[in-house]
Amino acid sequence: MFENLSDNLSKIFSKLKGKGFLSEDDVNAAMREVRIALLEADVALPVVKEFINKVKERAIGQEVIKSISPAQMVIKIVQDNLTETLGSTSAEINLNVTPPAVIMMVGLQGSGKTTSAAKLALYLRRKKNKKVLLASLDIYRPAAQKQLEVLGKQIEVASLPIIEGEKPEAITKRALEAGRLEGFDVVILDTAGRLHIDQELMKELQAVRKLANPAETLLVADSLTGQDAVNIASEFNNQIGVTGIILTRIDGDGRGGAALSMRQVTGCPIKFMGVGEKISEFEEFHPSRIASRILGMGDIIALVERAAENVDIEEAKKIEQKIRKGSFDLDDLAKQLKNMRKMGGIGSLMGMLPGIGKIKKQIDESGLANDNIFIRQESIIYSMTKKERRSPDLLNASRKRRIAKGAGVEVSEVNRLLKQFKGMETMMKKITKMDKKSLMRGGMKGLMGK
Ligand SMILES: Nc1nc2c(ncn2[C@@H]2O[C@H](COP(=O)(O)OP(=O)(O)OP(=O)(O)O)[C@@H](O)[C@H]2O)c(=O)[nH]1
Ligand SMILES: [Mg+2]
Repeated sequence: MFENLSDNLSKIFSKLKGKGFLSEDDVNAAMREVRIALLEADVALPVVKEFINKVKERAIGQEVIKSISPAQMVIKIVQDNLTETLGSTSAEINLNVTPPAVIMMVGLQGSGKTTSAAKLALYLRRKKNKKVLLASLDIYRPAAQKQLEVLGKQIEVASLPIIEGEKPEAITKRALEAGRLEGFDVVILDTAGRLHIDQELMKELQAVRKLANPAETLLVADSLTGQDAVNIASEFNNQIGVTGIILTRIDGDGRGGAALSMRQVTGCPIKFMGVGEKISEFEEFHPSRIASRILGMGDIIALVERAAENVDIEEAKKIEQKIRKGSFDLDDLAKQLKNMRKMGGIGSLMGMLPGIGKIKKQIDESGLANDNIFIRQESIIYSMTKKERRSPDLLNASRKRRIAKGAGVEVSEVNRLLKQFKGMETMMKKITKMDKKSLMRGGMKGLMGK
């Protein structure tokens, strides 16, 4: 997939890699080559222009993070822009309607509609646990309806019984009715293709669309046809409205022009891709994963991201020194609490860990994942005077009452925070001998009070 583009880009970047410093000329020269590589990959010219401009703008004058080279920074910027060009975020299939959700497949002859209808049905059955009905409206090509029925049998998905001589609109009505009566979650309508876009085909599709009111109208486009695929998608979108694109034959596409131009030219997100003839060879389209596959530089991207995180590590070092000197006070604790919230709080951090689903309920009940706790603790600290924050020992009963009132909490909560802080102090005295890693772990636990 996209091998040619991938090769060309990695050649360009390997030239940059040795350099410790990149001048504006270096960046410009590299971008000229990237531009050629994109044009060779058959990416639409306006898309190439915008891409190059954005990368230049971001690369020149960009502050380079310590510990990575400027070249690595440029690669990261190119990767980010590739992702953006491909669509930024992954677009999920929309089934958010009263069932059955209708999905209408449209596209030119031979683009892969029927195969993709079956692939999508299998995906929905396996991954989304949906009960799917397949129905073919292709009454023009001999045996087209039979083709879908056979595929349905292979993947154990129901298909609408074929009635000879029935017109597309009548088939649509029957499919919707069967969908409702037999409790299907999804009805996939496979339509007929033509060699070219013609008014007769568009009229028929418009009529079916009006009748079926689909949750998704998916255009199936052959990525091997490059810019033609993009133009066809625009045309379909203008005439009948497309909610998403399935790009087929990505497995044979060394260039990637269709994939890279599709989103920007048509405004429609690519939702899935066909990566082979087998029914299982079908994947969700994730722009960031595709971008890193194209660049084939996952290691560098990870490095840059880690370096960016290190900025926070420097902050952590300062705190560590304060701890060693025994001057860590409530102000520092408030800073730490804010950092935790900035990182998305404990709840979202935990969400990233595999296998957390099972114990999620316990975590919720324990209140650990509740970011409100951080906010409340912060506001307690900020209700103290500067002097009190530096020397919490000053806090007698009347001061505590004042602080609780200021923060809108009970005095017991103020006490709990102080107890935690005391616990941290004791612990900090112990851990000054330990290594940094256990310091971080101990610090977290200290904040949680246990
Ligand atoms: N390699 C590869 N082949 C594919 C892919 N998707 C579809 N095909 C093949 O493309 C050919 C045409 O696919 P169909 O699904 O029949 O295309 P269609 O759009 O329904 O065609 P019409 O109904 O005639 O308009 C078949 O031989 C498929 O196996 C893909 O992602 N990769
Ligand atoms: Mg077909």
